[in-house]
Amino acid sequence: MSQSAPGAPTNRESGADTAPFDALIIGAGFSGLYQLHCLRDKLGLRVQVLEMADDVGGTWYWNRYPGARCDSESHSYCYAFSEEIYREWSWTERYPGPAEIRRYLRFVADRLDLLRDVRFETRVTGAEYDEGANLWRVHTDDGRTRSAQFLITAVGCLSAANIPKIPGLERFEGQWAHTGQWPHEGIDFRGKRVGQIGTGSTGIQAAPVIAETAAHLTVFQRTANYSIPARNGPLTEADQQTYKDEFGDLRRIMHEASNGHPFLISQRSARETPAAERRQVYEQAWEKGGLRFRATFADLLVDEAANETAASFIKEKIRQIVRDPETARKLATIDHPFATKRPPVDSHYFETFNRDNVSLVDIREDPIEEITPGGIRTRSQEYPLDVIVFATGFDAMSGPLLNLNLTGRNGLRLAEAWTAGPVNTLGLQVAGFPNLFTITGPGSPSVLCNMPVAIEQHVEWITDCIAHMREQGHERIETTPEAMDKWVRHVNEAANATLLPKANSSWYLGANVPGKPRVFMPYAGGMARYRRICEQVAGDGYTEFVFDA
Ligand code: N01
Repeated sequence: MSQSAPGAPTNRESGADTAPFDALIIGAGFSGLYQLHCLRDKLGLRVQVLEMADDVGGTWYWNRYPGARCDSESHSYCYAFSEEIYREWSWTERYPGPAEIRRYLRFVADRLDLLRDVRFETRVTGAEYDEGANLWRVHTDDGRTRSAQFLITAVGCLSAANIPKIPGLERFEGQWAHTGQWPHEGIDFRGKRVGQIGTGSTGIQAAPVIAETAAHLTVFQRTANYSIPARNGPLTEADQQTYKDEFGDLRRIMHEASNGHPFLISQRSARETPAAERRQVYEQAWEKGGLRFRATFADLLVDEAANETAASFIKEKIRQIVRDPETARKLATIDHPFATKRPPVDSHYFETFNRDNVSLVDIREDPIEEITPGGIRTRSQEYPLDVIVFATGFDAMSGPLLNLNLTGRNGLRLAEAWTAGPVNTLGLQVAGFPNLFTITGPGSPSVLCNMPVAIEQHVEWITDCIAHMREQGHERIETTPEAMDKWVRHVNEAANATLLPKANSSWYLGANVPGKPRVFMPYAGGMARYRRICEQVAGDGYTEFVFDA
């Protein structure tokens, strides 16, 4: 995974890295780059970003699997803090792929001259808070230690790969890869028998592309999933110009919307709309494609009967598309309400099962028992394979933070503080960990929102908070156990007011990782409401936090 991309930046250590920084930032994706810009260029702080990869990109550096594409539309999957920068970049497709997103982030990084303060190929192995010095000591895999007053994690929510411990993997004689750690040189599927485990957003994107060249693709499905056609396509110059001209309105809508997307959620109730009219709405949304399908009615995520109208519409579509009735049955036997797991969008996923070289194995009916040297053996038979693709998702939200080995005040390890699941205030701070900020941490709207919108709000809040501290002469900020209890209660109430906790196997709940505490992690109260709460906390003098305790 450390292979160099052509033209990748090669910033390395310099002597100046040894003096304490004002802030160290971990990660050079959307969050880390914008946080660097805000702290360095707006507040004039001495800042450095530490990034394990050899280039910018974050999640888009690693996720290069076949068919990878963002589900947010490109004109909204970008920074909106600068209209000038927004206007300078033109997206080529309705949904951007990883290579285009990486090019975009490089463009922003160059435009703002960010790379001189990013250290690539530098993985953080641990960090501890030194109370006497009020500094974070941050260790990296090159054996060095840097110090900073503030430590800001910008490590993303979906960056710790979940590779299931299926017995026998180490004996497999073919090639295998996890989609989130995809080899940069790619995998040549031509003439190969491929097994794919996982049918989440990733698997649903990957299968149709793998099937185009593989000799045979066997998809191992544990939980059947809803999916809406993406309807991707090129953007014309006129489209690009329209988005630029509408920048102000788009940004306003993204800020006002509960999900951060540039479209309004209908105020109508699915339950109260006559069936024929409702069907027409769903048909139109199906044709239009993408995450907008979720916005067709206001009550889809709060009312089971309303949700069932969308769920049965999609199941009917699956049965219409998939010709083999038994395969259609397996694909349409879905055990959770629509959108209670993150709903994928696809390009010809269900159609892929009409190909002669694709088959589906329902591993609830016929569980995987082991991986053999030659393939995958389920209870009933062995499937000979040359390649296994793990589209098995991530140890989401808390995983990337726990992997950093953070130790706060009095030797408190984050892993101990979160034994029963992640607790924090606003998703941003953990008691016992002064001057540590976690961008899009558990308890934030993040993954339930269009990510760049969530990220910009977090970064700007953190920047304002640090600016406030500088103005007031504060050296240290820390939340309290009481504030965390209050926030965690509110996060639970917000989730329980929706149907979201009804999906038993959801990564929102940590249920995809064996042994992980079951806690609904993202804040489901909506981005707009979250923004108001954060503004109020700051406006009232950072209630929920204590300075210089
Ligand atoms: O991961 P997932 P993902 N044996 O956890 C199965 C974002 N994303 O990488 O449902 C067998 O959703 C698991 O089964 P089950 C997006 O937010 C964004 O697909 O747990 N199967 C499931 O089918 C998304 O939600 C884009 O029963 C096992 C699959 O693997 C998030 O990333 C594009 C298993 C994992 O699905 C994660 O998506 C792609 C086991 N032991 C992804 N363990 C964008 O466009 C797991 N599975 C931005």
